Amino acid sequence: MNFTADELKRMYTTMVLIRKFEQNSIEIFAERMKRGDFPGALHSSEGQEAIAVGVSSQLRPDDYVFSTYRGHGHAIAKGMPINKVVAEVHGRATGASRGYGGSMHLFDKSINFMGGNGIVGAGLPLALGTAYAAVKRGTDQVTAVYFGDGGASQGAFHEAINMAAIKKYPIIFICENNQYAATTHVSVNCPIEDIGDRAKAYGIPGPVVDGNNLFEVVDTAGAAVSRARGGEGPTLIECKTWRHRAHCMVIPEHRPGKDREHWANRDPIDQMRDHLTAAGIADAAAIEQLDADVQEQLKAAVAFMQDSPFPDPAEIAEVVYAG
Ligand SMILES: Cc1ncc(C[n+]2csc(CCOP(=O)(O)OP(=O)(O)O)c2C)c(N)n1
Ligand SMILES: [Mg+2]
Repeated sequence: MNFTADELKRMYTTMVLIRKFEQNSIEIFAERMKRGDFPGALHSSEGQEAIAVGVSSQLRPDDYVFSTYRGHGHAIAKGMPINKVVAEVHGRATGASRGYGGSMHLFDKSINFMGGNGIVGAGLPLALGTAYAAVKRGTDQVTAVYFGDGGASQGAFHEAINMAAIKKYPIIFICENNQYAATTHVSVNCPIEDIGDRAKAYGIPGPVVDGNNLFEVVDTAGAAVSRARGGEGPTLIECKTWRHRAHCMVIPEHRPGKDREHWANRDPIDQMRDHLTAAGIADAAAIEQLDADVQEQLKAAVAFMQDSPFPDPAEIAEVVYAG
């Protein structure tokens, strides 16, 4: 892992942008809900930012990413412009999916971001498709697919990894184990400690990392990407992590307070801020400036969204049916 000071600062600001964007979106949604509006579901990835940013730092722009309904961070880290993200999440015509996808269906083919998905685990078999296409075309593009601890107990998880392992497809399977599937603790649906151990059944590596530590994610993802690009086959990476918020905006928090406190002390952004300071890359004033720049960027994106129209109902058939 060899990053310049500027690259490290950029990774930090991307994490902060994801966090601030999600906080801002929750405020806007809550405001609309108070007015009796139902703006749709919003699943925050606050607390999981190091995974999206660490994995993306190891991908090329033409590599593919399949995401989940908790995918704002995945999209931003892959390079989706913040204006397109904000506009999409708030249903505007200038959004990545012209305002028809919303929070759960960010999609941008121009950066090979192959979309979020409301169906748990659904990205796993889809990843086989782009991986197969890359092999057939003879490109060395890698496909990365994210899913949760709950998703790892779907049949699709086992089928997709089995097929990828047999065919040595260039895929990295990234399990964001935030320890809960909605309100169900991982111990209820997974009988072993580490989901990464399931890789053994398919003869592929299954490293388990601290998903709140950007550098652990970077190193592990880097090795998995090299292996995939080199034709050696897939890797299953389990990232232990924690979402700071309840499952989604409309589900109340139920997780024990002591667990929340434990993880609040291991926040990935705080850890990265400490790293930048300790390494002499940015002192407190410089960090403050970086944070303020992110706020400005977000403010401009929100203004762009507010000035953007909603989609025109007249085009509904055009976006639903492919002719
Ligand atoms: C196939 C399917 N089953 C159930 C659901 C309902 N559901 C939505 S999110 C979720 C929890 C999934 O948890 P996990 O995979 O750990 O991801 P996380 O939400 O923690 O990121 C469930 C059960 C669904 N959307 N799709
Ligand atoms: Mg989970």
